[in-house]
Amino acid sequence: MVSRARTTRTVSVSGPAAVVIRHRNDELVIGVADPSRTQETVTVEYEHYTDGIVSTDSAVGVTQFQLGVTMEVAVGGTRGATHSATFDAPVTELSPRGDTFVRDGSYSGDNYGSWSSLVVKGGPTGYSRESYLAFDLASVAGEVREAVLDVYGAVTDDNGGASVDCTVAAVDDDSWTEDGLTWDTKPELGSSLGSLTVTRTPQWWTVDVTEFVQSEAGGDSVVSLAVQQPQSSLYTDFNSRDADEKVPTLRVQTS
Ligand SMILES: [Ca+2]
Repeated sequence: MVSRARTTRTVSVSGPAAVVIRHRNDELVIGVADPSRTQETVTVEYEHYTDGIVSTDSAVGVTQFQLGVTMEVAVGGTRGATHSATFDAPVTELSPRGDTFVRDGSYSGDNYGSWSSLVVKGGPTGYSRESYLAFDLASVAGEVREAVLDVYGAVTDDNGGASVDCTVAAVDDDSWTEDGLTWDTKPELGSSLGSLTVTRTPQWWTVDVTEFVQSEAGGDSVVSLAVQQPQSSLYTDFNSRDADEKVPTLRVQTS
């Protein structure tokens, strides 16, 4: 169902080659071609856990698939053709059980849970917005190998500015609700899990939250996250779960 380019993981290739990586349903497909037609063998390493090998083209030898993938592809004499291998990579995609943003200053008692946007903005009192998302892990079976948050959006600030860093923080308190949360009642933020450098081009933004999701999977099974701009200030608009499409997703890979 979902086929989305992934750029958060490290890919290394022994020589010039075209490498295409796709995650589709519960499978990971890696395709390799040597358009230069100058090499005999290309070795590809992809820092990604897989559960097993589904299939490989005859030119592909897989030497490792756990914890990361290593494959050797005999590209020599194949006229630049693409050779691929498919791996088992079970993924559960979760939509938020709730998400909203909050605003400070004279708006600090207001709730924006029904909005189709999750707004994030730093800045002086009255202009700051933070977004909160909660995901329920109850439907996730197996051991969590990797978890990434995907949010769709862009910087839409009227005052210009090309890009801004948004920080994703862990939130331990899951008692907040989408239609109740305000700036006045927002939970305390935990450690920073990563950041997104968001530009004006609407697209998916991905941040790895594996460690926190693993700890919550072994704990209360609810993952609350906050997105804020602690150092910057550009109005940034992500789709919320109330948007018509491209809603926030927590992608959890299990084994
Ligand atoms: Ca929790």
